[in-house]
Parts: sequence; C-alpha cells; structure tokens
Amino acid sequence: MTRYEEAKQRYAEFGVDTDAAIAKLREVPVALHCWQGDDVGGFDSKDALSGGILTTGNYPGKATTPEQLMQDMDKAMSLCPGKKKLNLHASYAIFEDGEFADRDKLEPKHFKKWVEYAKARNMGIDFNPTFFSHPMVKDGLTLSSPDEEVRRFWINHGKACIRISQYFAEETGVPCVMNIWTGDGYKDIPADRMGPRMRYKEAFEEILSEPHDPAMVKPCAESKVFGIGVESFTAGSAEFTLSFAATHPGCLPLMDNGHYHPQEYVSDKISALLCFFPELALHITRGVRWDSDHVVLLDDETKEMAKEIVRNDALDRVYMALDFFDASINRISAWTVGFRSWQKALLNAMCLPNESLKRLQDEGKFTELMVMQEEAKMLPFADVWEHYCEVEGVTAGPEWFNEIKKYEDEVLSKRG
Ligand code: RNT
Ligand code: ZN
Repeated sequence: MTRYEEAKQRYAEFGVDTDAAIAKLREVPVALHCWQGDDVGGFDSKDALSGGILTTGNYPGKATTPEQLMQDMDKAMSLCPGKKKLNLHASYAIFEDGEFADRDKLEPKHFKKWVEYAKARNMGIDFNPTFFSHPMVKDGLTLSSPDEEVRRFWINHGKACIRISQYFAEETGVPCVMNIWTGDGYKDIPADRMGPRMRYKEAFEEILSEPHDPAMVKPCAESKVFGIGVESFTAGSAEFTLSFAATHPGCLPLMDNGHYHPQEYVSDKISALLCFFPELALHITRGVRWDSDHVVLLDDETKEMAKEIVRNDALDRVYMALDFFDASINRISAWTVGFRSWQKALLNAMCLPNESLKRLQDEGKFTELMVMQEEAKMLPFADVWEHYCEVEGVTAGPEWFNEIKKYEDEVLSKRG
C-alpha cells in the first residue's frame, strides 16, 4: 500500500473521503495577486507607493516590466497546485508604443496583454481600481476628498475600471470581482467624520451606476481599520463598507484579515456575513501586529478561515484572493508559500469530519467534540497533500525551492 492509500483508510475511519476532497479542491479558483511581484509598483506611474500601505525590503531581482512580471508569476504558479485566477490592479495597465492614459482614461485595450495571458492559462481575472500612488491623491484623499475635481477624477477611474472588469468577464467567460479600497483617512483627529464618509458613499454609488452585468462584474467594498499615516480615521471603516454593501444590491463586502484589530478574527466574521449576503469576498493575508501584509502561512487562523468556508458549504459564495507583499525575500517564493499555504488550509478543511463534529456540538457532547477536534489534527494530512500535489503535477515537498534557486541564478540575478 502507498502512503496515500494508508492515509485514505485512516481518514475513512473518521468518515472522510480524501479522493472527493482532492477532486473538489481542484475546481476551486483562488486569485493570485500580481502585486507581490514588484512591491505594488505597477507600470503606470513613477510615484512611490502611498495610501497607507507599505512594502519593506529590497530583495534583488524585482520584476520591472510586464514581461518579467508575467514570467515570474508563471514560475510561481508552476509550483502551486490548484486552480488559479489572476488578480490585477489598474496600475498594471500595459501601454504600447509610447502611448499613455491616466487612471481616469484607462480602457480595456490597456489590459489586452493581460487578457491574452489569462486566456492562454485558462484563468479568470479579478480587478482593483488603484486609488493610491498617484498625484491626484490630495491630502491622502480620493473618493472622499472635499475637492470636487479630485473626486471627479477618481469616480471616473472607478467607472473606467467597471468597464474594464466587464471586458475581462466577457473575454474570459469568468465573473470578475472588482474590489474598491481606498486609503482615505486622516493622520490626526478629524473635526468632521461624516462629511468624508458621505462623499465616499455618493462617489461609490456613482461608480456603481456605470452599466455592467451584475452576474459577471462583482463590485466589492473593502474595509480597513487604519493605515500608515492615516492612524486616526479611515473613511472606509468596517461599519461603513459593510453597511454600504448591505444596502447596495450587487455590491459584496470584502474582508481583508489584516484590516481588523488584532483580537478580531475574520474566521468568526465569515459565517456572520454568510447569514445575510449571497456572496462575499476575502483578501487573505497575515498581519503581524498590524496590517503588515506578511506571506500567508499554514497557521491556526488561516486554517480556521478555510474551515468556515468549507464546512458552511460556501466555496461558491466566497471569492478568495491572496493579498500580501513582502519585498525582503525572494518574491516568487513569497507567492508560492502563500498560495500553497491557502491550498493546504482548504484541503485540510475538506479532510475534517465536519458533519460529525457539528453533530457532537448540537448534541451538547462538548468533551467528545474537543477530543475529536484534537485527534483529527493528528491524521496523516501530509500524505493527502502529497497526493494532491502529485495529481496536480507539482512538487509536494520542499524541493520546489530548488527550482526557485535555479530561477534566481538564471533569471533574477541578471536583472539590472
Ligand atoms: C490595503 C488593501 C488593499 C491592497 C491592494 C494592493 O491595505 O489590503 O487590498 O493591499 O489593493
Ligand atoms: Zn486587501
């Protein structure tokens, strides 16, 4: 018997069908974010990263052209099992032959190369308007700015992004999740909190008025508790974005698990939202003391989030995207570890005896529930993971890192 066959039997004793779990996971798309590859730099502006987010580190070999970024993403994806979706930011527009369009004038054609890239790899595309790292961010504000001209510029950007999202969906045949996040806020105690929020609300509504097919374009509102330089006030707080999504049919709430107080857990919030929203979206990250955007690992909270999606049978109601950016380590390894970690968390959740554990809870058998939850942790998960990787044609063990070392030698180290 192979190790997998043995493992399969052990799991079967717990009532778990590992073959079924693997077959299911292979169909679940997870979006890989292009911005880990170049420290959220993008191609459309020379402006430094701003808007309350920050990358630290200067690991050599960063992608600086669309071709390099695509090549690097290919490398990462070749080392990850599972179905992928591409996650783009508007700042990654590709301009050809010296042409340029500012953010409010972006058109589908500026993303044609990305569509070709995605189609050739059988991937859908998610999209994000870029409300940061741009000279039209005035006093740290975009959609909530008191300056009409600033607001107009960013509303037009949002509308352009809806049209581009519609184009992505039509071209790929896969719904496009379009996430709105702005870092709008204040460093110090504001005198008016409501004004910026009302302006944000109205601007958001105007963006959503841009025609789109709600079955194919899924606008989202992402909240945040605070950002670097905007520590005292964030217009798009949790209450603001959640209420916005709740009162605007077709708009999904997006929870980034780095965007809450450190004692708040998104794993606990998923079911709360599933009671009310037909669909929701996640940015999966790892906050270390704050929204630090560290690489996702297979830690307890990551596992718990995956469990909440899987055992509530919500894989088709929760759009999952990774969101982290570490510039201090090999960026392709960062992508790979993050993507593989989330795959492990999903597979682990699918290989738990979820139904019988629920039953123990409902029968009030709390001692047995604790015992069984702890015993389930000792099942031979690594053997199932290895088999899944084999089926997906990728390396299961740490040998994948040799590929990266080789790539660093042959490709990354030659970049200027
Ligand atoms: C920032 C938000 C946002 C960004 C990306 C680049 O705190 O998490 O989602 O990370 O849009
Ligand atoms: Zn995010």
